[in-house]
This record gives sequence, structure tokens and C-alpha cells, in this order.
Amino acid sequence: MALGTGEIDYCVKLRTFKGEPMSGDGGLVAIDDGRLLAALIDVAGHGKSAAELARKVEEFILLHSKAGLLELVNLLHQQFRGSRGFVGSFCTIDLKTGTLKNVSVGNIRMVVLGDRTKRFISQEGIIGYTIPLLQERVFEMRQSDVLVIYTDGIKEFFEFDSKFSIAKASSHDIATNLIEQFGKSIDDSGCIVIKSFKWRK
Ligand SMILES: [Mn+2]
Repeated sequence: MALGTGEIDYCVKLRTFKGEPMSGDGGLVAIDDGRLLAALIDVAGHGKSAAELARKVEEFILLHSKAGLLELVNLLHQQFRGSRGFVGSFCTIDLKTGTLKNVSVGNIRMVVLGDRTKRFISQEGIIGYTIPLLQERVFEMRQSDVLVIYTDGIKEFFEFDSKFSIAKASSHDIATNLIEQFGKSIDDSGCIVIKSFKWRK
């Protein structure tokens, strides 16, 4: 899924564990009324039942896409309590101001790349099993920032080839590169890349 609106360029990319037909990682981006919501999840395990849960979680997030992040993650925790559980990173971006908010639980990564690097820290926990008192982080995005959210199916510390310019590349090319170069074949891998912020200030 890739979209360039002139204001925002994003891509959600999932690759399945070798031999499995469906991914236990899940992801989506929804834009409504100047607010972008991005969610990336990684269901425990892999295979059919993990994939089925991932699709249910995606549907639930879409149904509640207007909720605040703290509310959304608490709702997810209640709704999927007793399931095999999942980790997730959830962001909203105000497309007018560039203000990013993030709640991340469990083993999932988020980093801002470009002219500067900022790595976000995830809180410990598994949604549907046990979550801590959730904290929402706030970060002001700049136009040169490239936001990358990725599951543990992608190498934690990756470095693109020096010939590959993330400033010039589309979100789709960055996501493809990330998964093809740094994705692990022994796990589902998923990422969301968001760039080209042109704040309507
Ligand atoms: Mn994983």
C-alpha cells in the first residue's frame, strides 16, 4: 500500500515467514480530517492463527481509529485479553503541525531517520496479556524526517547502502529495501515508512 498525496507519502509493507501464507504482523495507516494514524503490530508466534488474530486487530483498530492512542491501546488490551497477545506501535501525526504522538508496547521498533536520528523507546508488555501504565510520547516532526516503524522480523540496527538516499527514495522504496535487505526469513517482517511532511502551517 503506497500513497503520495503531495503532503504525505507512506507505505505499509508486510512479508510472511517462509512458507506461511499469511502474516502475523499487521499494519495500517488511516488518514482522517488532518490526522494520520499509523499502527504496526506483531502477534506472538506465526502461521494461520497468528495471522487471523492480526487481521482481527487491524479491523478493531480501524473501527476505533478516532480514539486517542492511550484509549485505543487500552481498548485493544481489553478486547484481546486472553488471546495469544501482540506487541504494537501506534502513532498519530497532526498533518497541520507535524506533532507526532506515540504509544509503543513490547518488542517493536520506531526510529526517525533523515537529517537527524531519533530512536523511540517501547514500554514493556504484551497487549492482551499484560501492559504497563501507558505513556504517550510527543515529538515534533520536521520535513526531512523519515519515520520508520518495524517489527523484530527486521534487523534492529540496519544501515542502508551509502548509494541509497532515503531523502530521495519513496516510502515504498525504503520499505521494500528495508524488508529485502534486513528482513529475517525466520520470522514475519513488517514495517511502516512515512515521509514527505509538508506542514500546512
Ligand atoms: Mn516477530
